[in-house]
Amino acid sequence: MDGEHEGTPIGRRVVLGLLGLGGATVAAGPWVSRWLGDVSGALSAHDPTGLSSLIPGSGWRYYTVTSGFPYRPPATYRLAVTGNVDHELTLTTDDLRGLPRTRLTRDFQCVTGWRVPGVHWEGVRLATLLDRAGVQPGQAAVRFTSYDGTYTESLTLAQARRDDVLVVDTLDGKPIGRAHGGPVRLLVAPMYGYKSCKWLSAIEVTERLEPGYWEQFGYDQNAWVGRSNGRNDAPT
Ligand SMILES: Nc1nc2c(c(=O)[nH]1)N[C@H]1C(S)=C(S)[C@@H](COP(=O)(O)O)O[C@H]1N2
Ligand SMILES: [Mo]
Repeated sequence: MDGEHEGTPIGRRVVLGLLGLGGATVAAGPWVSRWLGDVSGALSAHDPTGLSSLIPGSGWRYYTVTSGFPYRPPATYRLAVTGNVDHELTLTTDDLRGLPRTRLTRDFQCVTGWRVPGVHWEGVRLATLLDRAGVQPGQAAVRFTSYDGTYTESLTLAQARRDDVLVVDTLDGKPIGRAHGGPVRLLVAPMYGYKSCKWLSAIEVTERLEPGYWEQFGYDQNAWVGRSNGRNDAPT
């Protein structure tokens, strides 16, 4: 789709395209853009299910809790590994490509009920990055921040060290595009999608576990697929 191309300012066009309003932008210009900004912001901020029913296709929904889909070109993208570590790291996309790589094929599932079967991911184990940075004694958790400026997530250190928790830059054999949280996002394969922070900018080792964005709205910290998510609005 459009949103996968690099360097194009397509935040709104992605959403317009998905809503079938591509032509309307040309005709109505700024009014539609402003209206759509409000609507898409409201839908995604308060009800991630709102958009999903409007979007056809592969099963994927493209979520953002902000009013747009942020973008960092791979060439200037940086990932910080920081907090209570021996050596802070600042990694480029090339650095990530140069580290030991892992591939994983898993279903991707959102608590709101949609699921994409057999997604192929490739990247670096989070454990590898934590080992390179050197986790200091007495640490319990890892916190993730998005360069969208709003989204956060967290895992216990034990969860973060699992083999199926990756920092990914490749989805189904292609660089991860803007709409999916590229150039680099988190993949917490055994948990519901909200743990997999998009547009990943920092990985911070912390002494205590801090609740992430959706956890402040009642979602479970432990988001194992198939178990309760702490809310009553998810199907089954
Ligand atoms: N930064 C950021 N990361 C995010 C979200 C988001 O809104 N913003 N949504 C989460 C949720 S609820 C899901 S299900 C997945 C969706 O990933 P996708 O948009 O690539 O389909 O991203 C997760 N990571
Ligand atoms: Mo989700």
